[in-house]
Amino acid sequence: MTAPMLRLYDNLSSGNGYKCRWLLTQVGLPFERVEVDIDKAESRTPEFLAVNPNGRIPVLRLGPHDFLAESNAILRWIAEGTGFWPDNRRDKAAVLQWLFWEQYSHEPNIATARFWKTHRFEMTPERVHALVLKREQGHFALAQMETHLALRDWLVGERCTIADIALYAYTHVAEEGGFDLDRYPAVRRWLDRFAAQPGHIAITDRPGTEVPLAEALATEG
Ligand SMILES: N[C@@H](CCC(=O)N[C@@H](CS)C(=O)NCC(=O)O)C(=O)O
Repeated sequence: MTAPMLRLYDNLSSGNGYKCRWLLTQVGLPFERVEVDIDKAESRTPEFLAVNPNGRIPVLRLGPHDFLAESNAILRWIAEGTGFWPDNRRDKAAVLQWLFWEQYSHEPNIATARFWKTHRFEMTPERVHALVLKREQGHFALAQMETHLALRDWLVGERCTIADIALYAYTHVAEEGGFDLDRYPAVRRWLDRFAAQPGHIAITDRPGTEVPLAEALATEG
């Protein structure tokens, strides 16, 4: 029996979605891509909440009624049996360390600052105050990457792993959120190294076969 076609619920502006489209493309897995307009709350409808009760993209549909959410869990699933997931115990743990760190210390600061700017959020006094803290904590995260990458080419081991993919997604667009990357030359070299890999796709590329949201959700039943 052939496996069902993978389907990625996604949004082009999302770095979390980009992680998944980047790796699916790299490993050559065919997939359908469903654009979800998060600005119009399309991820918050009852139909979408049946796909992901958390109301967020990305979600990878693995089969009928089988949905995997959380970008870094999706990366882990795709990477099984490939060189993007290391084969030794210590490096596996190091990759997980970066993935958890990305979600707790990097993405909430760097991605959110970019999201508020590029999605034209109203800058209420609360957001202005929060942005100051996000800038400070985002720079703290970038400085940790700078120290680490000054001594090595990749975050873990001798090649690109899902740790690099997870961190590349929002670091390479950090300037859209007001972070000056000139302060981090080793991070800049790592970004260039990442983008020079064969088969690299940009965050603006649209890989996969596009399926309209209404059509996709109608088949989820
Ligand atoms: N921890 C989640 C975060 C997912 C997330 O925040 N998704 C955003 C786009 S990047 C979203 O769907 N926002 C729409 C909403 O919250 O309604 C992951 O890594 O996948």
